[in-house]
Amino acid sequence: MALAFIGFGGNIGDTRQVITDAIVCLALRRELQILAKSCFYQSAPVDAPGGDYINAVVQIETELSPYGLLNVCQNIEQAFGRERPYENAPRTLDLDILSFEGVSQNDTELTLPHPRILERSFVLLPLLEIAPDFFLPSIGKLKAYLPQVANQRIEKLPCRNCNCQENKTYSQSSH
Ligand code: PH2
Ligand code: MG
Ligand code: MG
Repeated sequence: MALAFIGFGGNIGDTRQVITDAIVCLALRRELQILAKSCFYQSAPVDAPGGDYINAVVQIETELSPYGLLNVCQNIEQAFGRERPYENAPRTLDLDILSFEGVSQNDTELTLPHPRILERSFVLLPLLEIAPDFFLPSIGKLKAYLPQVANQRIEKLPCRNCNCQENKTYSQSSH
């Protein structure tokens, strides 16, 4: 079993609902379990056009390979109407594998860990919310990189029935 983190984002339509539903789709897959889910964050687009994004991060445990998980993520993006007219175009739903156990690879289709984790508050904040001591061997503690993204506008959204204090079990009714 491998531990992995997946980032969710979108800025077209009711993204909060879309991410909630997409996480349910993920949770229904037999090949993985969701261990923790961050709150939602509203963030200014980084290096991208369009309106504010909603972002969140989940931690999973899976028997899939990195490419197996990528396939699951891309299928969920498709199911929620993802289109790719140009790079970083506004989108209904984006799922990015942020890290996959100790895997380090530089393939064109899948770079692990995700190459831009450290540059993005919309990844660092939700990730550190569910894994405060998250550590990457080549990089060290992610917490140390927060000051470098302090200029990026981001706000944690209030959530109902939130289980963000309780990162062992996942409840579909939260958020
Ligand atoms: N995703 C991008 C580019 N810029 N900005 C925010 N705030 N949130 C995102 O998810 C995001 C972005 C490319 O995937
Ligand atoms: Mg992305
Ligand atoms: Mg992506």
